[in-house]
Amino acid sequence: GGVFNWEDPFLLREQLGEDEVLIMESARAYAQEKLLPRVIEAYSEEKTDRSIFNEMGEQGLLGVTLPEQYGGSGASYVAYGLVAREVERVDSGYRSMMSVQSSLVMYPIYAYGSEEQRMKYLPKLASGEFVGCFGLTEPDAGSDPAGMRTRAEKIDGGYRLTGSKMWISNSPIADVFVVWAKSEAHDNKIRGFILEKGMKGLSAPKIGGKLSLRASITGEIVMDGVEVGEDALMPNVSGLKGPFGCLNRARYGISWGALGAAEDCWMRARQYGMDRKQFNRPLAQTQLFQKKLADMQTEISLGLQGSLRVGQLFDQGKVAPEMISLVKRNNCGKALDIARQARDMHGGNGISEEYMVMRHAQNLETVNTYEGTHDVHALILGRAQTGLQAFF
Ligand code: TGC
Ligand code: FAD
Repeated sequence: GGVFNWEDPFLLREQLGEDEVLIMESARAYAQEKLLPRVIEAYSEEKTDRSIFNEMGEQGLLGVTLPEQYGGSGASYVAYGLVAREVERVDSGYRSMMSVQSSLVMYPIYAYGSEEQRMKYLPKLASGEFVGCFGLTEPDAGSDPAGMRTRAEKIDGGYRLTGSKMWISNSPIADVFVVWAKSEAHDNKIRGFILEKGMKGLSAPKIGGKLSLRASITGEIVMDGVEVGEDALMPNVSGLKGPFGCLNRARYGISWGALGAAEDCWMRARQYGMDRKQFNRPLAQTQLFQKKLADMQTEISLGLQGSLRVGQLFDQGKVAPEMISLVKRNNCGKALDIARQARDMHGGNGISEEYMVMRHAQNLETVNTYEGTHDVHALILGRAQTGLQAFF
């Protein structure tokens, strides 16, 4: 017979390889020892510590799935998901910094870039010497990236890029900008370009006033006729499948990450209920409190199994984008519900930064929206089972 471990009901750990456990444990130690102590201040002051990229690089947490010759760890997609979960257990913003760098900047340069582009950028992105960002969304094109206006005109020896990107993680501190634009010279197809900080006409103003994801800096990318050489174009992809290939990886990582934040909320709510007495007994000794804990445990355990399965299929080359939509949508939505419940279960203390749960709830509002909103993923799944597309 088996033993029930309430914290790990389906014995997730036993389903991992040895290397995966090692990466998970080192990510957990780093996140708990180095990120947790500074998150309250970072969040309240909306301060993004640039050195976190260098630290993550040192720990080997950037681009873990890429081959070692480019600075990666040659690790599995399951391992990448576990890293996202450990980092987001502390804060969704820190996980955002990691996942943009790994899935949205390093991955496209690796998968679509030339050998020169790989050698020029990947090792420095892996070490955190360079910070990267990914510009797809525009002020008038979010859920519908095909409606982007940014364009690349052909000029002698290269291209001139004009347009603006909105809501771009890391952009104000980025050294490397992976930007998607409609290219005149390629039938107006969407192509990816690598821009560098300091280019004439390129700026990345910070977006202030965010009430969510405050530990992760977000900005615009403004391209006012930025001229680049032929070598800035990523040669090996064309069309929307370029950016979507990156999003598949980031969305998959987010499905694990969101549950890391949910687990933190669950553990904190349980402990609070054990410690806090009202009506002469612990809150955790009431039926309503226990029902909420059971719901949290159930959704988290099922969600983790789903992400693990999708990760294994990734590693076997058998993943389909709809599988990723399913776990991204489910896990982000459930994590947001769990964080809101945990906030409620902490009573008045639940609104204080000290108790962490409200910060997670605020962050998860973003996580449920970016990388395809909850409803956009429903439409992807609806289309897959009816053959009818309901976007427009
Ligand atoms: P559709 O007709 O469906 O597809 C157009 C072309 O793209 C291909 N494709 C994919 N390829 C690989 N993986 C996927 N997941 C793909 N989805 C589509 C498709 O095969 C087709 O290729 P081809 O060769 O036939 O042309 O395109 P659509 O315009 O109808 O798409 C609709 C929709 C809603 C599914 C899509 O546009 C969508 O997913 N919208 C959401 C946009 C989004 O997720 N934006 C994210 C921005 S980045 C971000 O948020 C980073 S935050 C990260 C952080 O800080 O952590
Ligand atoms: P909209 O597309 O305008 O959607 C508004 C509402 O309408 C949503 O509820 C949506 O579900 C709904 N909706 C849209 N279309 C339909 C439809 N057909 N049917 C029914 N409902 C619909 N982008 C990047 O490119 N790079 C980044 O690094 C990045 N980082 C981000 C960081 C933060 C903090 C945030 C908040 C966003 C970031 N994004 C980034 C942008 C993010 O991907 C978009 O915000 C997201 O894709 C939604 O687009 P939108 O904001 O334009 O909303």
